[in-house]
Amino acid sequence: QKEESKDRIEMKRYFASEISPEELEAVLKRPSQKSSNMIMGIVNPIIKAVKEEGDKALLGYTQKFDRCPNLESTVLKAPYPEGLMTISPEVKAAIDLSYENIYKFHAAQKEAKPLEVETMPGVKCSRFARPVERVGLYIPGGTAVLPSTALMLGVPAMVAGCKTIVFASPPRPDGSITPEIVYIAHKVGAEAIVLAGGAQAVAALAYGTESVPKVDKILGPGNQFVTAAKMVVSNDTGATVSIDMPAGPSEVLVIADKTSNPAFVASDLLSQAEHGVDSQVVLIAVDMSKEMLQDIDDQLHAQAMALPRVDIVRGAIDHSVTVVVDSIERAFEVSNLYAPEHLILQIQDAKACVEKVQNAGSVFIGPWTPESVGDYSAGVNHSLPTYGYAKQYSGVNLATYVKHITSSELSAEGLQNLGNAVMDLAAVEGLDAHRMAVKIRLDHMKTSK
Ligand code: HSO
Ligand code: ZN
Repeated sequence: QKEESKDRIEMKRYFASEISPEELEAVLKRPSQKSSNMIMGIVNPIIKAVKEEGDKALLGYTQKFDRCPNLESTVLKAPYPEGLMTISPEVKAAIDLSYENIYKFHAAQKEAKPLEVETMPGVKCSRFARPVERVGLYIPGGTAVLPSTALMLGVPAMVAGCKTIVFASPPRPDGSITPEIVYIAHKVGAEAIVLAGGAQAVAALAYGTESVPKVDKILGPGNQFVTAAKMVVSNDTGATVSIDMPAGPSEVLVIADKTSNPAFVASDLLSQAEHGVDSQVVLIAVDMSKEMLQDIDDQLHAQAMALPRVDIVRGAIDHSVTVVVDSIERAFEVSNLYAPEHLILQIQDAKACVEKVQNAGSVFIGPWTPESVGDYSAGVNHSLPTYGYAKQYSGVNLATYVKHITSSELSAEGLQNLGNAVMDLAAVEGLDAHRMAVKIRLDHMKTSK
């Protein structure tokens, strides 16, 4: 009996009304990450070596860390041989359909035309978009290879018009790349696939090597080494490279009430839990009976036991929680405080409740919208802010691949209207050359009349 309960896969349960706000915050704390000093100690020398030695170091690390001693080249260049893209017709159709939806949703995010405002007569201000020219897209390997991430990062890059798209993904032990990833690289027009992962891949993209093109922005999820390397290179003025957002383990928060289906709720919690032992799932149960809470727990255990990745699920559920609250308002307070990467609303009038969402990466509304649809095929992006960063970051979207340039254009009349204000402010700042650049023109107008 005891043994059995120890083996049970079950989230801890708290009643918000019985704990203090501080305790609630502690309950919702993300699992802690390895100390950054330790990670930096590993990552920094790798970055330095790739920066200085290029391909040689990149290949060496890949042979070692990805356990493919026979790997000869670290880069696969387009056009990719058909033989490397052999996939079943069903999978090809699934990729094609997902591609279309992701394409449509991101193409709709394009700005129709430049923004133009005449702030006062003769003073025209404008803002227009240009794609980031060269992007490096990291597709993690690890316990699950995720071709869907190649779609989520590659399609918007293509839609935005990035000139150079480079994929990086760790090779399999035989030195090959998952054919689905090669097929997607082909579809989005990626000019090369770097067969490398970890900090070494990030460094190669940031600085370029003999065979890897240097990029201007690096995007994509990864483990703590990848994340740390992205931080390091984006802080190096010698690289002039930016990154998408800080990244942590994947997470979901489900808000459920009496009207939700316990089996659906459990299935959504598990689909996130199977990503990694460091994943976290949170259930906010609104005014729910003990019987229904038990029902969800039973479903979770039973469904989990049938999963091939049950051991990973067990690890994730170990630090996952159910918080029982007594109102929908309280549920959203807790959710906004947690700022989940994914927020699933399995509640009455789910759609109407979306206005209560202040912090979340992406919202899944109603009983027929499991997170899985957004992970793969609906059209929304699955590269989202984790670890509470949904408070200040957006997920990957078209704007991630675009920067804005502004322009101003004044007529003589415009400068006459604006000139005095500029000269007065320049005088306040004691910057006389600034003042003179206006005055010389106004004087010129007067004399040439
Ligand atoms: N839920 C993951 C994305 C993913 N799921 C990829 C399946 N494949 C993070 O948003
Ligand atoms: Zn997922």
